[in-house]
Amino acid sequence: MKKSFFMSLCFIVYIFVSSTISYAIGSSLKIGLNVCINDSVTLDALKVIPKSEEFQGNSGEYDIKIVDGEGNILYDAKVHLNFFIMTDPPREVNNTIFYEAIPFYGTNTSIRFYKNEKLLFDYDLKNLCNNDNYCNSNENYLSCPADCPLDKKDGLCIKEQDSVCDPDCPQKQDQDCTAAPAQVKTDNTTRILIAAIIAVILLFIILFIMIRIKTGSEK
Ligand SMILES: [Ca+2]
Ligand SMILES: [Ca+2]
Repeated sequence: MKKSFFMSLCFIVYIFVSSTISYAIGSSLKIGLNVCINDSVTLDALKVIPKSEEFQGNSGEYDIKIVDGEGNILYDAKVHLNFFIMTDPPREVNNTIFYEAIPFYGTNTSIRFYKNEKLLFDYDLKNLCNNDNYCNSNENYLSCPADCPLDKKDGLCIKEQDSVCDPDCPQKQDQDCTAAPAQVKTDNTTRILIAAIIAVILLFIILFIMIRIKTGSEK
């Protein structure tokens, strides 16, 4: 009885701590590939964006895949491209753009683009973040939080109530930007530290209660 009570309390503490620390924002990858009729493929656009509807193609001679470091395929969608523009009569063009949102599984993965199983393009997503303390090129908070912390401009408005005013948010969209100036801004490290301190205090309270119950029952 006492053991299950203790286990339940520990579980509540665990849930509290994990929900405080992990408030991860779901994300997708917006990719633009310039595909030429002669099978050359170049990167046109690449950005991690907040989770949005992702491309789920199931027919076509092209394939877009995401593979992890061990070569496991995490995502595979068929792509149909046409090299015509709809004039009257339709006119053939040399290149076309594949521009879609696909899943983002982190920077330890690669994007591969195939035509009839022949690899045309391979991009290592480690290149999304170069950790040089500058928020530049394709980096933003979702792809490179070290270079693009929430309080730096990165072209992405994250309006979570996280005590950080995101300078990319239009006026009044991020309530943290209208908070009293005396309010102390906390970064992720501070938040994790606070959660850990609260967890330790809660554990001490639980242990204290357990010892009191044990002492009471022994009397
Ligand atoms: Ca950088
Ligand atoms: Ca931002």
